[in-house]
Amino acid sequence: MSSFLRPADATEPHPTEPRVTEPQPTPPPSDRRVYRPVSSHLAIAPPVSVVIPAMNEAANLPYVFKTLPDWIHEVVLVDGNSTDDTVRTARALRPDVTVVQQRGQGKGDALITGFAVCTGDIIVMVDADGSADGNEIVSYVSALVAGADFAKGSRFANGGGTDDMTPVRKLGNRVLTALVNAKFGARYTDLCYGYNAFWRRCLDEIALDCAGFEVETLMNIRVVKAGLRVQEIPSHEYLRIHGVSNLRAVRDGIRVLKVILRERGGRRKRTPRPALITGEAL
Ligand SMILES: Nc1nc2c(ncn2[C@@H]2O[C@H](COP(=O)(O)OP(=O)(O)O)[C@@H](O)[C@H]2O)c(=O)[nH]1
Ligand SMILES: [Mg+2]
Repeated sequence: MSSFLRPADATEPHPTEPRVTEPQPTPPPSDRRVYRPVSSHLAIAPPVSVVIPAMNEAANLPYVFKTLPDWIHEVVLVDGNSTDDTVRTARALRPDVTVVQQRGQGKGDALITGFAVCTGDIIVMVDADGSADGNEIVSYVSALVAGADFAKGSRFANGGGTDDMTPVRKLGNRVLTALVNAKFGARYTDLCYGYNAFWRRCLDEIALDCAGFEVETLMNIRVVKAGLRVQEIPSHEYLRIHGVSNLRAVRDGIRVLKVILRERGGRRKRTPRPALITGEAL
């Protein structure tokens, strides 16, 4: 007999009576089955990790942490041997923060270290200088749950902007972006920008191996070569709040150029998938 037709068990309460059930523990936010509202129109199940590379950013962390949405699963701060109160400030602001100390040097090394300890399915990279608005994370995450593999921030896509780039950096970024587009068949509007998000599984495909500010370029090239679906997200880069940039335009521009030249010979692993929207790598 089908279980649907089974006569009601006398010991079972009538369907209209309230059932006495054991109290269930609240599932941890990392539970992949739990939907969490991330906006008035969207709820998502995958946990989101935010990785923040920080070197002497104590004064900026209060602003950075304040804009992070409350549905974030975890915040991983990668400390670059800061000599100020970066670590203590992070822990005071957010006792549940995961702090990791990077072994090597440079932003790339810091991000690789942070990615390795993330437990979320989605990883968002956010700078610690106050230039990135955490309220934009929902746009990145929306693109990923809608089908993108890599959500790439762009200050030069429609709706994006920057208050932080000098004319020299703008020019260098533009030239390097054009070079990457020409060499790898991408359609990027920005290249050296630190605000990006991706599914953690992408890390297997892009196998990052670099130390410095060339890290974003390397990611942007490797995702094209791997045939991943990339969607650009218009983003506004605000002025660094306190302190000065660690980037040196000429030195780091040359590092970026070397990565582009080194990666040039690579081939796409897979046939690219159908386009999503503007800015995707084809
Ligand atoms: N952990 C770590 N973070 C770094 C390092 N270099 C830069 N960062 C961080 O990377 C982010 C971007 O660096 P920033 O100096 O603002 O460069 P810019 O945004 O390109 O001008 C900031 O949060 C920095 O604190 C490093 O060597 N180690
Ligand atoms: Mg900055």
